Amino acid sequence: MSVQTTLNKLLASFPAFPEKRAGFLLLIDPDKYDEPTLLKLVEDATAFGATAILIGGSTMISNRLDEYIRHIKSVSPLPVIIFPGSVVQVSREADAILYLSLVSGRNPEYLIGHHVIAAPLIQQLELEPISTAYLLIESGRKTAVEFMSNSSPIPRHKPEIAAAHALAAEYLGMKLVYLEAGSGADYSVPEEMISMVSKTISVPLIVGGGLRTPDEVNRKVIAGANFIVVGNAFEHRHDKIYLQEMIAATSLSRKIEQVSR
Ligand code: 1GP
Repeated sequence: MSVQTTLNKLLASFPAFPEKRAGFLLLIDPDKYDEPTLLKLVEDATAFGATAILIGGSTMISNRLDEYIRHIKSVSPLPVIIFPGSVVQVSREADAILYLSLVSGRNPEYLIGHHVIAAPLIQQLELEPISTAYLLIESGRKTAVEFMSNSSPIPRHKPEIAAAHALAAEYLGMKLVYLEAGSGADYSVPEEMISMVSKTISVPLIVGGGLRTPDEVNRKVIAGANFIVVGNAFEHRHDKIYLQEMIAATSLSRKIEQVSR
């Protein structure tokens, strides 16, 4: 019997992949928005074809996660998935949580330690954990993830190292691989690396960090990204057309000419 989990829902967008359309994951850090702006962004992203909402942040001082998720769900049918910056970012209101293991690092706390602390709570809240290999990729300046996790990123010009990490994670049973340049990164994950990793693994590949233009999003999809994550760019630019173009850029055929202006 197949269970309709959030992971299955994400994977259900795969039929689009043979035509090379990646999923679009809108990342929201509730600390960065006032609530009306946040809800408008979610509504617009839903209308423009986003796949799911990721919610979280590397610090996230707001303790209103439950409330935010309830409000997001009141304006959008999309799955809400926690993208935790720490073990306190859990909520029974979410559909799932990315159960991230920072496999690019060698800090045991981020490989297994925090997971042991969070697991009983996740079970108690009946939150679906989606086992995800999280690979931090060098992106110019030191990122918040790098600093907070006290781990080194994979050098950006070493795609074969990223591919070996991703394959090891798949062999360990992880369901998704996430190549992360870091929020607001100067340089996004290089296409050469995305291409090599996507050809090496058979689980879906998520790419995020520092994506600011539709062209850039489109290049990552062409290179092999199955899901694109964008957060920071929308914190700096509240523009409906821009949001629509960023989401449309996940399609290889890029129907941007159809975007109404
Ligand atoms: C960060 O990959 C995500 O964890 C998204 O990055 O905020 O730079 O879009 P941005």
